Amino acid sequence: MIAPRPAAGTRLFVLTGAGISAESGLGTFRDPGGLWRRFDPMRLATPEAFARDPEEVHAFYNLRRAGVKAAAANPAHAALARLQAGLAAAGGGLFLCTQNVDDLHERAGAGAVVHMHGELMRARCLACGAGTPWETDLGTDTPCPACGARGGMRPDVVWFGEVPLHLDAIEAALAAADLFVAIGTSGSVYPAAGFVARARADGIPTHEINLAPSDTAGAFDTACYGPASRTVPAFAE
Ligand code: BJW
Repeated sequence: MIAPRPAAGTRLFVLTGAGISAESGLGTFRDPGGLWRRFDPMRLATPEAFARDPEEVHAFYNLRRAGVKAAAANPAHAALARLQAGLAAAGGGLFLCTQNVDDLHERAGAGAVVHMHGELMRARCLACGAGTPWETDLGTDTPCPACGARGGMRPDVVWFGEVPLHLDAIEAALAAADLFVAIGTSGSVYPAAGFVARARADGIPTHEINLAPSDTAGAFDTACYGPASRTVPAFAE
């Protein structure tokens, strides 16, 4: 398999998942030892779970938020940020769509990061809907800074059964792309897992970068396997 090179002028669509942040010390979900191997997602990552036991859900996300704050971007995040700047300067572009709720792409210097599963460093008010940057713990008595309602704040992330964010912009960028690359995602959560099939149906070349073949590996034209801190800079530079 000959890996594609993102030539000047390429309109590149990149989908990232938890694997790109694994070497920053943030656990993935489904690898051995991953979050959903140790915790039941139906107890922690659904609107029903939050309605049933908001304290437990807040405790889980408060721990995760502290972990993200303590982490640092790795060479894979940095290489994508450089590639994004380089392609933009050369008349192309890199649409960076992440399923990750961490902010490591931004901290590495990437711009316009599309967080389709939301952001851990933001909170949303259940009373008035206002979203706001959030770096500290949330609790059931946390007041909403926008409207003053008590106990209505939730992590601004997308749980199972909720509709992912920015789908119109994602759809448009995917349709306009001339190369689709998925990095560090297991391809097990929809709708993101369906992007590769969509790209292929439109005749767009598809490339997988992962530690090991993902659930959707067979749908990619080309692939490169190894840790993201090595494989992403090799692809990008
Ligand atoms: C490395 C590495 C290294 C490791 N270097 N690589 C069709 C069929 C069946 C069910 C459904 C369906 N369509 C929808 C559903 C329901 C559901 C779903 O997909 N369920 C599946 C489990 C079957 N989907 C939803 O509910 C979604 N909503 C929805 O579909 O709404 C309907 C709708 C859609 C569109 C239009 C209109 C309506 C919402 C999904 C929300 C997912 N939320 C979570 C939690 C976010 C908050 C939080 O962080 O707690 O998002 S779940 C979790 O999974 C998180 C992730 O973003 C997501 C994906 O995980 P990811 O990133 O792929 O991580 P892993 O762990 O799975 O994989 C890591 C990969 O990294 C592995 O491949 C490793 O090899 C690799 N790796 N180290 C490179 N060093």
